[in-house]
Amino acid sequence: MKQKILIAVRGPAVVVLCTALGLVLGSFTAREPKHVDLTIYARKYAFEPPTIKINRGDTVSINLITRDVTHGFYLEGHDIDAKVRPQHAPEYSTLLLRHPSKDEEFKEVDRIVFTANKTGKFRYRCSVTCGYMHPFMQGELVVNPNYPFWGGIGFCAGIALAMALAFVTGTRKVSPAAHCARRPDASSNESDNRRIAQ
Ligand SMILES: [Cu+2]
Repeated sequence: MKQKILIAVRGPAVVVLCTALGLVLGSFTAREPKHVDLTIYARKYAFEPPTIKINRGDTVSINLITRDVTHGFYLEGHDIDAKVRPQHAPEYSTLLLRHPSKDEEFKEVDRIVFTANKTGKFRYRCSVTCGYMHPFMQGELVVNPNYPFWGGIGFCAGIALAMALAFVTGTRKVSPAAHCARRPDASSNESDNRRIAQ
């Protein structure tokens, strides 16, 4: 009985132990939110880079530059709508920003700054009609959760070990070798019983 309880508890215990170990490791390796400095180039009809990957909690500072005409930069889920106008050289583009929820006018800024406090995928798209392919001028901001990496690895290792243990325990129970090995004992018990009966 005691052995059965020990076997039943062993699998979950391995998972918990490995996850805990992973989390302890993770607390040393989880990274602090950082300041991400980016330059995004807008041109007909694309943004460079087309995908930006950051971690939740990071503060992002975007320098938006146009390589040709006036473009917009609307970032979904972040209340950001910007416009970038060309000047005599791309690096001197004029950047204008407004927060649509505040119903405010565009104001000239140096950079678009925000903190990524939501995990997920957010599209950024051009919000100023710039040509016939304008609707396709889009990019994607990916905000990853900043959970400890090693916690997840520990959890997966725990599940794998628990499954391996369950498999080994299971095969041992139905192993034909074990079954055959037990047979002589059984027959000797039978003959013993017969001898006692005589
Ligand atoms: Cu456009």
